[in-house]
Amino acid sequence: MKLPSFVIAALAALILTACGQGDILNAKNAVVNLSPVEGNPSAGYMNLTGGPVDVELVGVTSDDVLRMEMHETVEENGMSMMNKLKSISVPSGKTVKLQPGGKHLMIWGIGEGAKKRGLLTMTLIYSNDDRIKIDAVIKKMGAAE
Ligand SMILES: [Cu+2]
Repeated sequence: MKLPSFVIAALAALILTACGQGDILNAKNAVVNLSPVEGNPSAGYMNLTGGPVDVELVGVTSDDVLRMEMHETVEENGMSMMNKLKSISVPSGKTVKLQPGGKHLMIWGIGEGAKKRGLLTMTLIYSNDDRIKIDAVIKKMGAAE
């Protein structure tokens, strides 16, 4: 059986649409666990979803903080320690989790305005020059999920 060409074109469009689903460079479920100790850094977590091409997250900035760094918690000789990261790979179509015990954001000096709003606006900067602005929900440590 030979399909008419317009049917084939429609099928191809459907397949292309299906492949594209989910491949959107973004970040989901962003939270900041506010440190209960004044002066101590807070930790930021999120799910980084990959777009149509492999990229790296090369920086995160916010107008409402003094300083923000990308970190990774690693075990060395039975000791848990943190390394500063220059970038985080975000492969196409994959989800990279920033989570406790792994990669995370370390945040110093969150402004009172952001704390009151309960949201920290931050900009994710990628190696392909994409910039994505997100709002992370600020949670007080010990608060229920
Ligand atoms: Cu850290």
